[in-house]
Amino acid sequence: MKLKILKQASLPDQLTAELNSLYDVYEYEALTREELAVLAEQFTIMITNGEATVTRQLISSLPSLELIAVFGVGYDGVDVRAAADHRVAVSHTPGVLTDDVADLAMGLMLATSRQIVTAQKFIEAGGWRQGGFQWTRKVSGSRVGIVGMGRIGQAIARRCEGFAMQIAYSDRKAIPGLDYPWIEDISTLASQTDFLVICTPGSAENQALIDERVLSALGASGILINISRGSVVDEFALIKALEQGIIAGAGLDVFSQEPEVPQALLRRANVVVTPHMASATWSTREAMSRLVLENVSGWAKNKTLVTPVPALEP
Ligand code: 8YV
Repeated sequence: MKLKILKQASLPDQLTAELNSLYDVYEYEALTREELAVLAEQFTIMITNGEATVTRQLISSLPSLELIAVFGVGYDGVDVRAAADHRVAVSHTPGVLTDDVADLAMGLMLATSRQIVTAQKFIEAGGWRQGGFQWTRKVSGSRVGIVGMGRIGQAIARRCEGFAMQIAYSDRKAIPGLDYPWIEDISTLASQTDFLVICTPGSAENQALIDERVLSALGASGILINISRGSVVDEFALIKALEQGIIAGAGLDVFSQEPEVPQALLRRANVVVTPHMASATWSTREAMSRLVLENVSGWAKNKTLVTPVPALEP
């Protein structure tokens, strides 16, 4: 008999098709409460994505659950404490998306400071015939502050080196072997940078980490880039900072209430927005899919995972 899997959030079609060919896959959204109650005991594996929420309530309603496999590196939507309490393992897809996310961060830095989107609109509106486009901010040689120096933060730093940027970072601790200056306090880091790039994971602890104070420190010539999670930035404070010229601009791939993006962040010359697409390239989404399949099949065969999430701190 095929293993029953609960698919709790949307996944790429190709991955869904492969899962369907190997397992008995049930769409959470399509199940009625009664159907879920009947099947609950039979699900040992649940698959979700990086944007979905997996609550303690859901975890405890599935008594046989052993694994939550996340399609994404970020697993802030999963109540990992509840998973640990129920002895449920969690896997994610780190590594394979690092380059894409770092690439998009660079794209947002360039697009925001060089106003590429606004420049295109300028041509489309016929503005060029009346004269050239306004001058913009130089990227090469500027200062970047990276908040969260994990795999993605370090990949961004390497790219910034190619732009001859001065790099500093903030993290809970200085990372051994990294030569960039570590500045513990994020406001201090922000006050010394032209670009503040947010790469730290979403979590309760990081909720609104980038607040009014940090944005004020970033200052009127500073640009905020966020490719992490919307929850890490206080979006109200960000809007205020943009409206009042407290910061110079923002490049954002993530938002607090996706897929909703506050109107105040749209149609602004100094803000570039993308729809949480940092890892959404063909090859990376395929690699993420493969990793999910490997984790699921490893677990199904002998309870092993290729990429478990890091163990919880006690
Ligand atoms: C995806 C992500 O958008 O990896 C993450 O943490 O946010 C993204 O790669 C998401 O997981 C796909 O649903």
